[in-house]
Amino acid sequence: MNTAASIATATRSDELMALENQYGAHNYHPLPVVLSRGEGVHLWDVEGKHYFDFLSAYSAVNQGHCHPRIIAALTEQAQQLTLTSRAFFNDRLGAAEKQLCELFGYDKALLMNSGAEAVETALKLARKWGYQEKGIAPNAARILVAEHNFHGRTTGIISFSTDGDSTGGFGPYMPGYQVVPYDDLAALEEALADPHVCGFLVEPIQGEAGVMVPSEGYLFKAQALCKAHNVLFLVDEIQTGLGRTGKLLASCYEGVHADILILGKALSGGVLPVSAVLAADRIMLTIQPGQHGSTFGGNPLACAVMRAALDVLRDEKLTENAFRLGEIFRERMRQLQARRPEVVTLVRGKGLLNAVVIEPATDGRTAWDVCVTLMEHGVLAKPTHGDIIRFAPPLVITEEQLHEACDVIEEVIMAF
Ligand code: IF1
Repeated sequence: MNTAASIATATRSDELMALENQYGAHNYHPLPVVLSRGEGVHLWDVEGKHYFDFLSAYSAVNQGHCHPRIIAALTEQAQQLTLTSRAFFNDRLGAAEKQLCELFGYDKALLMNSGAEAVETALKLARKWGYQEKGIAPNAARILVAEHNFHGRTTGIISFSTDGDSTGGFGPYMPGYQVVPYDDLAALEEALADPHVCGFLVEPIQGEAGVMVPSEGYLFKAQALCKAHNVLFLVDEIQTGLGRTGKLLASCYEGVHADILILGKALSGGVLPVSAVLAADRIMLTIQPGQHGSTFGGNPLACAVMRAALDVLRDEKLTENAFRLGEIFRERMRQLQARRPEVVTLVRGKGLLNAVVIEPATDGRTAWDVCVTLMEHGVLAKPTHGDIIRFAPPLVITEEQLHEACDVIEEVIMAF
């Protein structure tokens, strides 16, 4: 619509969206909302309209937007020392590594920045261990990954993606990976028979695939199979970790303890990139000085922010809150499914990582249209793979706020 009226009412949001469209890469298709302020579960756009955040920057904002304790840690450290590189020691890294190792039960931590960098680090560690400890012939190590995986966007990681959008047009691809069906122990056991396999990389719940929750016992038995075949069990908890699924790690539901644990996103409190790889000495020490690194990895500012982010998670009992409110959310969504089974075909998730599958309407409207209407009614969520809406609010959400947002979701879906 380009009438004089619409031009006359062109908003600051329109101008800012046009600016991004003109000068920014088109590697995303954002919902048409321009956010300018966040606090806890609340977001406001440039016109001052309020929204409940039900994406949490893909689970990187578990502690809520601009958490005062995390921002205080950021601003205090930012006036003291932000970056030295690891050519030298700094007074923040050791304590941060200790906190990570004690909280998750490992000997050593290696801090990186983005999730993809942590995944790449874990893959390199698994290979190094495979050559040095398992005795695999040079350059012959193989790593198993799950179908429908998402572990990041580097050329190495997309080499084992099964998603056309992630991989198309970016070849040639890194060899040394084998895809096995997710949640299929027989297929995993068969693939583990190859003596060149040094690791199995898996998400405890597949986020991007649409919050795919594997069968009860899958992770536990997968870990046992890896152990039986002297293969490292690498668990990517970048999206599912840090309280998101109602446990400290999604792995905790099955008492699984990864050989290599990969963390990211909410490790940062949603403030700046922080990721980490945790492992026992027998694995971590296969990488010696000069064999891996990163300019910003383990910088004092990131360490201060990460420590505050972990303290907030613990002190505000966000994991327990996610567990309790997740049950309430899924119950509300199941009630909605019962009222509109032709629209809501599935509800699944754990804690506050949930997905609702929306059947496209006969007139072609899809989950995207539901999300646009949700946005107009003050709830922000985004669809994945066309028909799945992921609902993942910050873990600081209250029961009252959850019901208020569910009332909106219900109203929008009942009218869909
Ligand atoms: C995008 C979703 C995608 C992740 C897991 C590693 C990474 C991610 C399990 C890499 C990142 C983000 C990336 C972002 C959208 C979002 C995402 F699943 F969370 F929705 F893409 F699948 N492992 N997930 O989920 O971490 O390098 O991004 O810090 O790329 O579109 P990163």
